[in-house]
Amino acid sequence: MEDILEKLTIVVKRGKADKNSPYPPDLKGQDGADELTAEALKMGFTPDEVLQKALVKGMRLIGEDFSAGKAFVPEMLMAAKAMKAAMKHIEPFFKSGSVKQKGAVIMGTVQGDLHDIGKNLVAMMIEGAGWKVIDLGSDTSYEKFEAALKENPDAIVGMSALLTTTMVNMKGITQKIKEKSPKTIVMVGGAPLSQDFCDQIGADFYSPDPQGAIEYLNKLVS
Ligand code: B1M
Repeated sequence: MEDILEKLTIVVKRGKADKNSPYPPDLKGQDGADELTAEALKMGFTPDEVLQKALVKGMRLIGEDFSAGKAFVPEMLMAAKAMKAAMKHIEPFFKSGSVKQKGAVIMGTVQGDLHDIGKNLVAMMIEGAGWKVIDLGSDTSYEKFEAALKENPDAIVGMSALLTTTMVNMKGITQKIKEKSPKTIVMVGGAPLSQDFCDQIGADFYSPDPQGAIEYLNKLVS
């Protein structure tokens, strides 16, 4: 049974999106992340198991190879492509939460940062938990957050960063948001962040994972 999760970890790490994908050449004709995710769900693994035990693990492994100089940006891009092919099967489960919306969350990966997989995951889980999500995508400037806040003045802002070089951009954006609308709640997350960093930049909440973000949001309306 667990075999399929191991296979899925490998195809994500190797960047094999689907059966028709010619990359990587040695896996030509074999099932990719698309087919294996569908199969794992059909076999009864929960979306969370598939996510944590296979997909996120595959991304972690390619990251480790990159750190060790054994993989490069093109390989990381292919892994991201495979992850996206898998996520389309997972997304409906997370988005099928309660219908009545509890409030709005404006989400974006911070300026200069193109990593959007974690942010997308957090966004879809927040949406599934009953919140309206306004997703501004990656490389999000203060101006984009400001424009979205103008349209949704009561919204909470959620910012993500994956690079030590871009997480610092959260400080300026948070400060400007707080100057313009002091009541706006700013929530931050992403692999290189910490509670200390959150405190330093004057954000209201830090969560290392989507669950923590959801718990915090739900407490705000309970
Ligand atoms: Co890049 N990359 N990357 N990359 N990349 C990392 C982040 C890195 C750790 C790899 C490594 O060195 N081991 C490293 C950063 C080092 C550092 O700064 N500390 C790195 C680097 C260096 C770079 C480039 C600079 C490489 C280069 O060009 N030389 C470059 C930067 C480009 C840019 O952004 N300007 C770059 C580029 C890329 C790709 C474009 C090729 C691709 C991204 C594709 C995409 O996202 N569409 C990519 C990838 C795929 C990765 C790794 C391998 C995987 C990231 C990922 O998707 N993780 C990554 C290595 C790694 O993470 N181990 C790496 C899975 C995802 C589910 O986790 O995003 O952490 P994560 O999200 C989590 C939590 O953090 C949390 O919940 C999520 C779900 O559990 N969370 C929140 C996230 N946001 C949150 C917000 C919240 C709450 C929780 O509230 C608001």
